[in-house]
Amino acid sequence: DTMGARIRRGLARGEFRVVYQPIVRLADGACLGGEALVRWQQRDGSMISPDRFIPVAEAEGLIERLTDEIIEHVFADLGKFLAARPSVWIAINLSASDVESDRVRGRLDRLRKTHGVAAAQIVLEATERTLIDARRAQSSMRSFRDAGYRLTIDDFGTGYSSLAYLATLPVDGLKLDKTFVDGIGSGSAADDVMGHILSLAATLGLDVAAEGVEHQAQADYLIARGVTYGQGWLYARAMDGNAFCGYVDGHL
Ligand code: G
Ligand code: G
Ligand code: MN
Ligand code: NA
Repeated sequence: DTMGARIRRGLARGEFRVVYQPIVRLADGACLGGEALVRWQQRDGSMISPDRFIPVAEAEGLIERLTDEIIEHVFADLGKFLAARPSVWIAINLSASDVESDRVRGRLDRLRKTHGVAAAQIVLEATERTLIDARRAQSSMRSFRDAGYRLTIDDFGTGYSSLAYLATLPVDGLKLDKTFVDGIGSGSAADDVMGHILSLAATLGLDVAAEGVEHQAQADYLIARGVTYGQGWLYARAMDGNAFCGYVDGHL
């Protein structure tokens, strides 16, 4: 079978679920949110990485159905928890066609209203590539923003966005790609690039979160440079919804 056919079957069989990775405030480890990450375990038990199936779902017109399913899981897992904790937020990854999808937007609006979750508790993560690909992305993003959702640029620094372009995007924050965190202390050019990214973020008034933080020395460096949030194995791996709720309540 092709990957596309397998994705369709996986959707029909309910094989997709969602795990949640805490995002902490670097200065004190407080956790007020996290990122939803899709997982696909096939009937035979084998796991397929989103790195493999998300691009296929995007190419074969299946991504909106998949994102819709992921949003359903997020609210089934965390809806009650979020409604009871208005300062806690969850980040959901959107692909290019999701940003402009009435189906995805409708699902988000409906579920959060049903559960009593504020739009500001939902952070939409889109990659630079997503934002450039989506022709009408800017008006769709503004519409999400006007409704109170928060937007961040994922994998920041791996795309080709110019400063001028970024300054026009209606976003609240950016996620510094893991490659920069990996390069910390290596004395490589990545250090200089990161410095420029961080001063750009400060100029634009954007929140910065660093991904893939694995070592305390990386966290110390990021804190010294004014990065607010961190996500990575140093703090916590992705976990199921129940464990995530317990983690947040233990680190508020
Ligand atoms: O969770 P993991 O490290 O395996 O994710 C690998 C890649 O898949 C990352 O780039 C991540 O952004 C992407 N990804 C994970 N979950 C989702 C999702 O729910 N939707 C989309 N569009 N991408 C996701
Ligand atoms: O591309 P995106 O940032 O959306 O995806 C995050 C991916 O990074 C997830 O697949 C997650 O499992 C992975 N990840 C999160 N923290 C760490 C980390 O500390 N180290 C490594 N190697 N991967 C991580
Ligand atoms: Mn992401
Ligand atoms: Na990323």
